[in-house]
Amino acid sequence: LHLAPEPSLPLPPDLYGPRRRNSHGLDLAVPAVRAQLEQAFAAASVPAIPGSAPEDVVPAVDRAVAAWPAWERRSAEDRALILRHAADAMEGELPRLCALLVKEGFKCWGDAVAEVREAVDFLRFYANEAERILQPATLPGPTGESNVLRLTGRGTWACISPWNFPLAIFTGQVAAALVTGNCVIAKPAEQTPGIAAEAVRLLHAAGVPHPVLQLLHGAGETVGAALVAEPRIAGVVFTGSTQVAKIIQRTLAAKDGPIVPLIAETGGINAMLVDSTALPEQVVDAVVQSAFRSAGQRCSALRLLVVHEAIADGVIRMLQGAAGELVAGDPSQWRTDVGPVIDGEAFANLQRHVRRLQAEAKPLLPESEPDEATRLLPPQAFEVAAVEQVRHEIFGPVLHVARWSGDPQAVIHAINRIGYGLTLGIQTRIDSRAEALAREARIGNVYVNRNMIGAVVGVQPFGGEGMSGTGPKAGGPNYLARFCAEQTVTINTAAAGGNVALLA
Ligand code: UN1
Repeated sequence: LHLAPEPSLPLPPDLYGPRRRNSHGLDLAVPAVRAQLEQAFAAASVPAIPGSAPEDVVPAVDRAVAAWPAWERRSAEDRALILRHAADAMEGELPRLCALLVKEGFKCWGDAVAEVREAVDFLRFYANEAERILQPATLPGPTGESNVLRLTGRGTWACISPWNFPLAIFTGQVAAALVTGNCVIAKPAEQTPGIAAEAVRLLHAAGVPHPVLQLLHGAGETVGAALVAEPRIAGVVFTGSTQVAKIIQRTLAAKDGPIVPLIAETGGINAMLVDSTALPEQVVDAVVQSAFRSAGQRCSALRLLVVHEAIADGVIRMLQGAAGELVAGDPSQWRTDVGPVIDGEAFANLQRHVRRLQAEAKPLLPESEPDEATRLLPPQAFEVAAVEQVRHEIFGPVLHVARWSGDPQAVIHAINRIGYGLTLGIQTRIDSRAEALAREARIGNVYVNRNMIGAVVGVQPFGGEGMSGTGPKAGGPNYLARFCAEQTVTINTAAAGGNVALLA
């Protein structure tokens, strides 16, 4: 494999402005790389994985509870090393994992490579973070006392992950819980069990004991619900819809016993505000990436473009041209930009939404026949009268466009009032305006003059506000602490004659 070298200098500015640097990515333009991925694709088969039953939950939790004390007592360094081994193994199996992401998850090749990279990044980042935060801290206190704060595991976590990042989000959740000294019972999305099984295989091979990391497969309504309701589950981490996050929250609240933490990363109606000074080429490039890449099946994806009326006609014209060049098709083909949506239900929901928009809004792109058999929905864009008209999250390549004039702060307030708060794009050449608008937005990730997807682990901590989640941000410095219990030990050293050595 030819690994593209990490660039040592920032990319030179070009017509489209700065872009994300794809660190250590495979160079898909290299014929040998393509050949290797194609070979892996031909060899890969999606495993048939039997579903679990709700009755499998209790024995799984029994095993995890029994295994927990020994796992929790191992050092952070020990557990971090296991994550690093798993990262190396995942990197070593990159072509096979990419092939599986294309076959089972319907990802395009570029997205598949980026996703394996992200999973590897999560493993390495959380390994480093665990070593940092799990060191006991001595806190200054009154004379004659010694105070130590330490973080420990909490017990057994339920990790419930979505199909749209079946490797990266799955691995991120599981790695965070494991490295902080917790056992994990993972329930990945029904649509992508094979990829989750591969990740678990690699983690077990790297040294995670089998009872410490267990997998349950099946529907959220049955297996997921039974897992969350299990009395001994010490925490739940969930990525998916706002509605399901609230069902989980209610289930946890209704249980007797401890108050169980929920870490939820949910949906968004993500907007991009474009002012009259913005560079149209840069705007359109960012819109196409953010709204249509991954067939719009990212919670970070752009749903609502709010463009100043002074440049709106030009931006829309350019967008029509750029969207018209996108190729919707078989994700295993190199030229495909937009693959199918995940399943028939998703396709039917999108169809309903598009039909409503066809009746209520102005179509901006030529109508194209959606194909039920292939689940291909070519990019769609509709002009709506106002920000307020977009109320429901849709999960596909469908963009709403609204015009604005007057006070940009008022636009941000309207966006805040939608109630989600995941990602926001701002396009302007007035720096002070970008800062002021970002400051006003109740939004977790704000991207200025660039696309608004593809948060990089460790440098762009990802997660939302309001209906978009509970925080803390994945891939950020505050994430791991939420998987931990905190204990403060205060010892009256004067009373013991100053001879008590505190074992941290
Ligand atoms: C999701 O789509 O469920 O920044 C979240 C991004 C990704 C989004 C993942 N981290 O585009």
